[in-house]
Amino acid sequence: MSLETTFPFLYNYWPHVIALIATYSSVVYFVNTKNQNTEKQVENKIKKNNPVIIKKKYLSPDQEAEVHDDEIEDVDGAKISSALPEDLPHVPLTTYKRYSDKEMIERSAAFYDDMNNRRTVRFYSSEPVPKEVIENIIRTAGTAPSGAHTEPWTYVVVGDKDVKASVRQLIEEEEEINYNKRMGVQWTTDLMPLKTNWVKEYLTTAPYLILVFKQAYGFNPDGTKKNHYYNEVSVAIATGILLAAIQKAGLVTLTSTPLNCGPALRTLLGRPNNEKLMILLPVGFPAENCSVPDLSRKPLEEISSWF
Ligand code: IYR
Repeated sequence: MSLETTFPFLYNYWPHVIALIATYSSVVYFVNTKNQNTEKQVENKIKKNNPVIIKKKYLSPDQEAEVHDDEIEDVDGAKISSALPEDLPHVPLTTYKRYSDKEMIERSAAFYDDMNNRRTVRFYSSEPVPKEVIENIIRTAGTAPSGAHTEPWTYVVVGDKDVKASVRQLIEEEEEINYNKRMGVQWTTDLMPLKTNWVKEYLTTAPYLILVFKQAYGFNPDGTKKNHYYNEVSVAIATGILLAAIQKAGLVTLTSTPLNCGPALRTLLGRPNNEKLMILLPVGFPAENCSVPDLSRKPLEEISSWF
């Protein structure tokens, strides 16, 4: 049995059949590619003319923790436009100052020396501090970088003695429960060498308290919610700069984190719901005869790894 007797048509016309199949495949391939391109072009055109409908897929880690499902839905189908002006100009970098290697070494060593003298202080003098110094250190914290330049921070300054007393009462009531019930034996044992407890005299003796709030989200001029990407890490960076500014000004502080007091302090200070207390810093001069725990810092070799 041969191809000639079984499929005489195929035997006689096989070159034509192959040519036909090849032509058909090419036409199908060409038409599909063209349709795909047209679809993409249409999609791009729609996006360009009508900046709508881009489903929110990715959130920064702290947004994941903050944002609730109903808030995610709010964004779907909403008109998308950038929070900063779309035609934001880019200008030459004129503020950069180049130093010689020698100057850089001297400057970095001097800054290290100053920062290495920083100590967390729990005992304050009530001596007043010029308001302008506090304004300057907050301005300095406000220079911190932030996700998409959203500047997600509010610094609430308390200098009024009655408000300081209310803050202290609120925190001490809560901290007593923290130390006795919530924190657990390991935590309170770890803190024993630092001699901390729920009595927070510094809250009324320090001339100023700065309460740092993060804004979990903000608002656009039209009242719609504005994403604050990486708001927590942005505020942490700003707080580091705030600490450096306090040190540079010749004042002292304490990075206190009043556990479970955030909502009550927010209400007391009339802050909105989108704000969350991150840290409370008493700011002032150290009390006379102020003591600090005799701590040392890890050396460079222990805190760095070089390749
Ligand atoms: N927030 C409490 C407890 C506390 C926690 C840590 I971690 C410290 O390093 C120090 C204190 C307080 O302010 O007393």
